[in-house]
Amino acid sequence: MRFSRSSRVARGGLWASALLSIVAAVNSGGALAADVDPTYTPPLSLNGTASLMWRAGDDERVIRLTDGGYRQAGSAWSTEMVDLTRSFETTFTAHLRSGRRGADGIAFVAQGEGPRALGGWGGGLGYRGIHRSVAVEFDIYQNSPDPSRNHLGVSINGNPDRYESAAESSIPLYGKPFKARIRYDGGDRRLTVHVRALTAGATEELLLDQPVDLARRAGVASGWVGFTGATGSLTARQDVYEWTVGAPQA
Ligand SMILES: [Ca+2]
Repeated sequence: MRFSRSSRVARGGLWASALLSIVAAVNSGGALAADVDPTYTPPLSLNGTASLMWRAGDDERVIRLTDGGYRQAGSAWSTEMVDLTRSFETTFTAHLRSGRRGADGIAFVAQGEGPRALGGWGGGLGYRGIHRSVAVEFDIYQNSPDPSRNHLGVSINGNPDRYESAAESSIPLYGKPFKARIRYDGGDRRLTVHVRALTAGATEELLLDQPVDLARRAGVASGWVGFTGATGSLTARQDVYEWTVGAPQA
């Protein structure tokens, strides 16, 4: 196993000033062998069906929010709190799949309820009921309020039945891994969400640009950030990896 130097920064809590790789590994070809730390544990609080896995054939840790069972809900929060009044950027790769049609999706969530927060399954995406929160959904199942079974949306108050804004995804969220980049501008109080397919030549696209005050909605100046995911009468394995949080990149 191999972890980047920035992974170790996580222990020091240099959250706002340095890029923090929570479950990211560096494809170093051995150059960072000195950084291998088999005892390293990502600073995560896992709830419900969420677990930490090894990515097959690779050195990376994976947050598995749901593992293919029905009516599951899982959450994974960084145990290091984030200043929600300041600008930050988070990036991750997600892979939601099963052998057939699946459900329900995942959300990146900033919340003020704590490291044990876990919401409802199914269309609740694991965040329904986490009231002091802002969720960015990656939703693969069309419930009645949903525009499609391949959309993104921003929801507040732990309510997945109402979107502040929603957008059809330009790439498949289900079946193939994709990258997401979410930036919060603490000055303008605005969230922007980009996605990109992993296929060669794919370009990043801006899908959501939503005014929202994270600290106000979370009810705290410093809160928890992480992921929730759920399944229902359809299921999927839903993984997040290469997760980083840090100061916005230029
Ligand atoms: Ca849905």
